[in-house]
Amino acid sequence: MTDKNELAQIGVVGLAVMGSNLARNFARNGNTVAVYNRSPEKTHALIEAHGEEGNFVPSETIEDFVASLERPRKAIIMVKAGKATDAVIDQLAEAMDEGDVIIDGGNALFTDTIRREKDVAARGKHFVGAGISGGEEGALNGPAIMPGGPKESWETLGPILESIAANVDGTPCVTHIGPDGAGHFVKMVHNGIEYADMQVIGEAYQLLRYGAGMEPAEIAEVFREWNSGDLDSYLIEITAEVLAQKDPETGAPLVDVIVDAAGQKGTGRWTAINGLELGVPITGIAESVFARALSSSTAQRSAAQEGQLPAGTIKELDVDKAEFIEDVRRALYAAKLIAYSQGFDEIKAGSEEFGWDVDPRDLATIWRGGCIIRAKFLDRIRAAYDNNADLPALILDPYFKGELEDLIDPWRRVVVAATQLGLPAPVFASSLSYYDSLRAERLPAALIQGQRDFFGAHTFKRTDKPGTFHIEWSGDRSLTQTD
Ligand code: NBP
Repeated sequence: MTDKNELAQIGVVGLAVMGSNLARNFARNGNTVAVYNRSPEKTHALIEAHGEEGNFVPSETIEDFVASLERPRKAIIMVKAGKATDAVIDQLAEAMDEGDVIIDGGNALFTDTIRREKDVAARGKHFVGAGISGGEEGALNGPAIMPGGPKESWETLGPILESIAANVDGTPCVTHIGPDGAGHFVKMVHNGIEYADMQVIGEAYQLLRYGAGMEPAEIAEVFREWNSGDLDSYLIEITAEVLAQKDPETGAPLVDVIVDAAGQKGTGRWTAINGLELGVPITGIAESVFARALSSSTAQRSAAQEGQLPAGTIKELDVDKAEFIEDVRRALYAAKLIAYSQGFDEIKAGSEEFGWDVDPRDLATIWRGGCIIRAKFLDRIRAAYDNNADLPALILDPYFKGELEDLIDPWRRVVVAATQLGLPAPVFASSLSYYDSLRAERLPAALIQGQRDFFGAHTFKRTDKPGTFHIEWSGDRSLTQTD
C-alpha cells in the first residue's frame, strides 16, 4: 500500500538489494516507510513488486522524501560506501531540520563515521553510524544491528530498529553500542572475526579432505554432526550445505569446481590494520586476511607449483580417521575461541582508545542472531562477561579455560599432523603459537630488547630492579642507568 499523505516513521535512501530488503522489513513490521533512490526506477520496482507488503511512501526527490517523514525525522542511508554516502549525507543534512537523525547503514570505515558525526552534529542534526550484519537475507528477515552515535538518537530510533532486528529468546539483536564510530567499529571487528571463523572452518575441511582423504559429501555429514554440539553456528551449517552441493552442470562436488581464490571487500583488512595500529595481536584475523590474499596470488601459486617447491622428506603421517576427525573438531573449536578472544581484545582496546565504553556483553548478546557469526557459543561468551566484565582475556574465563584443557592436546596433534602432511593450516598453527606465547613464562622479547639496545641504544628494563638501562656495547660493556 502506498499513501503520499501518510507521514513515515522511518525512511530508506538507496534501494539496491540491501536498502530495498531493509525497507520491506520495516514495512512488514508495521512501520510506515519512506523510500527514495537516486534513480527512480529502483523505487518504482520496489513498490511494484512489494508495495502490498506494508505502508510505503515513495518519493522521487530528496526534498519530497524528507517532507514525508514524521519528526524527528529518521532516514537510513543504504548506498555504496564512500563518496556516495558523503553525497547523500550532505543532501539530507541540507533538507532536514535540527534534531533529525541521519543513519548510515552501509559498511563505512569507523574513522569516516567519526568524521561524519562531527560534521553532521555541527549542522545541528544527529548522525548514527550503524553496522548491519546478515547480508541480503538478514536485511529482509532480521539482521543484527550495531548503531553508534549520540545516545539520545537511540531513544527515538531504538524501538524502530528493534522492530526489524533478529530476535533471540525475546531479545532483539540490536542495542546502542556507543558514541560516534563505535557501531561501525564493532561491525568491522565482527567481520574480522567472521574472516577467521571461515578460515578455521576451511582449514578443518582441508585437513579432512587431504589429510584423512575424505570426500566433500562425507565431510558435509561431519559438519552436520558438529553443528549439533559446541560448534553449532550459522557458518558450520552453511559449510555442510556447500560441501553437500553438487555442480548442476557436471555433477561433481561444487567445491571442486569453484576456483580456490577467495575474495574480500575490505572489512577484514580494516580489522587487521586497526589491530596493528592499536597494537593488539589479532593473529587469527590477520592470518585469515593473508590466507585470502595468498589464495588469490594465482600467478605466484602457479609458479610455485610449476617450480615444484620441495615438500620435504618427512614421512606422511598415518592417521586413525575417527580420532583425527575428533581432533580436528577440537582444534577448530580452539582456534575459533582464540579468534573471538582476540576480536574482543581489539574491541576493548578500540573502546579505550576512542572513549566509547563498549560493553562486550552487548555484543555477545546481539551477535547471537541475524549476523553471519551467530552461534550457540556466543551464549558462553555472554556468560563469561556476565561473570566478569573485566576479563583480561576471554580464554581466561573459567568455562573456556576448562574447555581448553580438553582441546589443547588434540589442537597440538592437529598442528603437528598438518605440518607433517604438508597441509597449510595458518590459523590453527598461529593461534597455537599465540596461546603458547600468552602462557609462556619467558618470551624471546628479552633477547630482542638486548638486540635493540645493541644497535640502537634503545635501553632495556631489568627484572631485578626498577629503572632504564643500557650496556656500552662498543665500549667497555659496562652497565649504565639512563633513568
Ligand atoms: P550498493 O553498494 O551496490 O550501492 C548501490 C546503491 O547506491 C544504489 O541505490 C545507487 O543508486 C546508490 N548510489 C550510488 Br552507487 N552512488 C550514489 C550517489 N552518488 N548518490 C545517491 N545514491 C547513490 O548497494 P547494496 O549492495 O545494497 O549495499 C548498500 C550498503 O550496504 C553498502 O554500503 C554495503 O557495503 C552495505 N552492506 C551490504 C551488504 C551485502 O550483503 N550486500 C551487507 C552489509 C552491508 P542508483 O540506483 O541511482 O545507482
